Amino acid sequence: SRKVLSYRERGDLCQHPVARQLFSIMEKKKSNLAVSADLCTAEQVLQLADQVGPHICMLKTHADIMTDFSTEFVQSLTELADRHQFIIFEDRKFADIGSTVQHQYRDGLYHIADWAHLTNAHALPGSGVLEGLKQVGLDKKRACLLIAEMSSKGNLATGDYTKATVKMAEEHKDFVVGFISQSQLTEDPTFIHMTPGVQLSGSGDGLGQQYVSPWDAVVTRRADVIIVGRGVYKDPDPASAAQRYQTAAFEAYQHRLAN
Ligand code: 5BU
Repeated sequence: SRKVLSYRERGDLCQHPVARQLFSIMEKKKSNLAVSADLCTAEQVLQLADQVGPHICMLKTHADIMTDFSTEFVQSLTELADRHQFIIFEDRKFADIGSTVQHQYRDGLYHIADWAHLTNAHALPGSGVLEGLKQVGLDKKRACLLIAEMSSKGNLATGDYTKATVKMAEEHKDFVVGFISQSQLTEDPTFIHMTPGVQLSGSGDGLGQQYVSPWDAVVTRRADVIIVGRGVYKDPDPASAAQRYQTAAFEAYQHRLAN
């Protein structure tokens, strides 16, 4: 099999500034861990971001679960991202026609395009979803991931749907820098694969979530980045938990490099 490229080598091959920055942070901080800050107040999200900041390459948000989202929150989060060096990824999962997602991305209460370096979209609506998002995001040098596979039980993002999603990404490389997936979907080293549904202890959550270990995600399924929510923020000591996941995922990456 072909030599596995390092994050640094892959960053050098990327055109998109967000992809280049992410790979560079991953290499520098020795972290392929993204923490999902699924908390409902600004104070909680900011506290978690500050605690786990040294251990992550990326913080994932769900802005629309917060009760007190504000421009002050965005400013504080951006300062933390600059200080700790992580990418901000709003997990918005756009899934409508181009004209609607354009507004959802640029306007409304959240102005996502103004602060999220990275967001994501379902391929379901067809390429119009990307055409719409691009008209807002390209000028701001934002990037997008396509959801090619999901972690939840019984999800429909499989087989031909997943294949068509990869093709859509290949046709929009100026904006799409990778995938949310459960496995490696392409050999193209400039596409980043990110895998949610990762935990060290549990196998599920009773609501359809299915977990794999960091080792399985990175070594068996060839994820580049693992995304961990409750495994970190439900822990009584989120900083130590983040460090555990960081070490587990980075050792798995180093194993792949060496083998
Ligand atoms: P958890 O607490 O580690 O289970 O959180 C996982 C996060 O990843 C959560 O924010 C989900 O919305 C997100 N997610 C997911 O779990 N599975 C998927 O397939 C996708 C997103 Br896409």
